[in-house]
Amino acid sequence: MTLCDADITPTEDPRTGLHAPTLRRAIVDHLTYEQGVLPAFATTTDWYMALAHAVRDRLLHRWARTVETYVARDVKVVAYLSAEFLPGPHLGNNLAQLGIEEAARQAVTELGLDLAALLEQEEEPGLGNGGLGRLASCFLDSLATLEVPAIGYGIRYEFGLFDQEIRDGWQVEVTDKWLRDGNPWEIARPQLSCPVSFGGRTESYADDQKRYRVRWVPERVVNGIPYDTPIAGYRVGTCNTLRLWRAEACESFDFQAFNVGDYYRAVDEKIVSETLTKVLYPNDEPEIGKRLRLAQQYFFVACSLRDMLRILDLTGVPVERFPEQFAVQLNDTHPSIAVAELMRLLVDERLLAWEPAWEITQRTFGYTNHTLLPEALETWPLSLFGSVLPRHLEIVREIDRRFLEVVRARHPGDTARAARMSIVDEEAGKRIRMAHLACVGSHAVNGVSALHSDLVRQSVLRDFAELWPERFSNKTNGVTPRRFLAQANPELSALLTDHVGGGWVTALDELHRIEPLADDAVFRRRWRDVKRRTKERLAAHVAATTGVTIDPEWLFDVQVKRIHEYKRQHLNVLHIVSCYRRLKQGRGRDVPPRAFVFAGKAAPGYVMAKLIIKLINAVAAVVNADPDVNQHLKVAFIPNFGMKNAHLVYPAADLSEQISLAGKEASGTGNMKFAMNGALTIGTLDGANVEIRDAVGAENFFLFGLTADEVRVAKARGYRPEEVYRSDAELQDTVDFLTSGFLSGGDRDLFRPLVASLLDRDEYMLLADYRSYLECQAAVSRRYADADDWARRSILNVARIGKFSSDRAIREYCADIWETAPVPVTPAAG
Ligand code: F58
Repeated sequence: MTLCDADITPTEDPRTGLHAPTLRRAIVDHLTYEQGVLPAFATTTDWYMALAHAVRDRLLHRWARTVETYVARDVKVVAYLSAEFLPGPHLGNNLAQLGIEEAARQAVTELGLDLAALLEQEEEPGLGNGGLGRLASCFLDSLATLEVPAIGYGIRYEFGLFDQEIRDGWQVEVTDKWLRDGNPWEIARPQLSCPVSFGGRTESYADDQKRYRVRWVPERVVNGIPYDTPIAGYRVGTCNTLRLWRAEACESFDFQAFNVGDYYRAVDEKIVSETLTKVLYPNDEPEIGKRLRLAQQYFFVACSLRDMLRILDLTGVPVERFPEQFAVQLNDTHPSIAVAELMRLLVDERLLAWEPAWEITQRTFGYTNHTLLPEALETWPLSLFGSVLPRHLEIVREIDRRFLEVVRARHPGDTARAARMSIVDEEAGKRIRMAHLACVGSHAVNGVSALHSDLVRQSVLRDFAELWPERFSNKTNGVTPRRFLAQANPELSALLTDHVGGGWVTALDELHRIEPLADDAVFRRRWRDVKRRTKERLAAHVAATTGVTIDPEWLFDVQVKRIHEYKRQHLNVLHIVSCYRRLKQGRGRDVPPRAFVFAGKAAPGYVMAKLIIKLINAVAAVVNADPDVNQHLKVAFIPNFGMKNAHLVYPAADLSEQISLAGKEASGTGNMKFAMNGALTIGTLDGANVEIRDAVGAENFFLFGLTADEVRVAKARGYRPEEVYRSDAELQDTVDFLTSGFLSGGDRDLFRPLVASLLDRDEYMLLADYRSYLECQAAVSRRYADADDWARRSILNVARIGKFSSDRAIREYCADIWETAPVPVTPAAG
């Protein structure tokens, strides 16, 4: 490897140039002068870091232009507040957004390296649990691509979501040390740190105009340090910011004055302060009443609002114009303490009167609800809330008092309604209902699919929708086609681009132009060849990570998502066990062979979900080892589902399992990622499945199960699962098999809790949907037997998936909620 100046494209700046020779020079420069490593001794990680830094320079070049443009044009900025972001690996994404994959490949090849190996080095930031965090990242991608000024605000967890290992079929959690080798994508900005107060008490005083005022005398102050990650739009000048906050002890805080104690106590304080952003809570439902979680939420919200006010002050805009400068979106209730915090900042610190402050607050916020599960709606015990945030408790009470006046004026004498709507739940041991706070403090409230938004209006927030119907709307989720199609599935992307040009990457509706090709036999052949290669890649990954060999000729039947009873991975298992039993009885040998692939993490404390993982692996062990069946059936559980292996999974699926009980999944986004890659869906009428089915055509979607209405009626009538069990011999045989000991080395008790939950209560109505699911799976098998016809339907799924781009979703948010418009950034020369 040699390098001489003649190799550099003469007109290119070494920090910004996009051609291979310039990139090559930049990589070596970073390696040598920033990392202090000689090329001869560099490890693959060193080279990855050097390439990442070279790419980051190019991003920062755009980022600087973007900031300049926003400041000069006095724009309105979307502030997306989310406790979770799941950006996935940055390197591949950034190369694609900048359009320099080929230049980078050439540069590293000339250095004797392999780009794929460097991409593999990146630790993915697992700063979220699942769909909600990934949605936030898809939205940031679309905002930047659509050239909308935006900033994502969140938490820089030192440990992201745990890594999952499977030992003896059980999930084992391993800490995610994603920052171990450093993070080349972020820039710390200690000069922009924000102090955040906690605990203590409040005091009233009269200001110089003798007005009643309150000040907060905190017990503890923590510093928030922002870490910025550039978020580049696709092939545009815009590069927005993801700003994540890390907690640091506040050195200047006067411990003596607050009688906190001695030096050692101060060191303890430091540890306590810095614990705040140590770890992401790994639950897909809120953990009831965890003080640290409330502190995390307040911490990042307080930092973010202070940051917005700082920007406002910097540009000399008066605080009254806050809602014209920032549209702040609350991604679920996790950041909803922002309503009280903005009021505190305006009333206590900026000395505004309550009414104008309240108007500013309501105009500023929008709230997105992501769940209907009653157990997932966040509430905080009043006492805990008051001890962490004493001033906010007073403010919330005042918001509630004024709000209830409105309710009582509208519905005189309806005390039950006022009690239902109150932000403070006076029963249940007194708790603050965060969804109510978010709803009262926002001008817009939305659900994430048409069905979910209807159910929000009819159930969880019904009284609010009656009071303020104009505030409620639907914004069906979407996913970014850049990551989930262009990057995850380069071969399918190339095929699409061959036929309709590359415009679909930013205008996914363009794919409708491949629809006529569904009837073209040559195109279908090519389509099937691409699918075959993606399946080979997944099969190699499955073999490497699980030891299970699956045949790419088989139907790949895939369910990947968090493990949760409502998502019903165990319904999928009941189907597999029924197939297994049939095969053992000499039936079902004429159906196309299938590989069942699962992946997903269970919350560490969710015993039943962990037992479902064990069950999947137990069934896999029996099925895969049995020569009577393993020519027809295989089962694999891919460990540690995350963004990296997701890139392999979605493109390779033939069948996408979206089988939650109707009314439980708010939207789902995996359903969109699969369909976008040509999988056909087997699903219930739940979440966005309803709209996907409408879009791709009922004949290209395998529908089964009760509807949300039927679920409601069945439950109201008194659903008795054991009756269903007794009336269906095959179901009985299948369920009994789980406790036969055959799956568990003779242990008949291992899966008994699961079986008992099905027979006693069956909250998620697996038994009710079992027969319909099996019949639908039989229809799937019949269809798959005609591979060419399957390809035709697969093509139609992709051709009609345009609506599910996050670009469409973001356009709707911009038009209906944020009132923001694109602000193009002209690329600087160089
Ligand atoms: C998910 N929620 C919904 N929550 O379940 C899914 O239907 C939807 O498509 C997606 O949001 C995006 O709208 C979800 O992922 C969480 O992970 C929370 C993490 C923090 C604790 C509470 C759950």
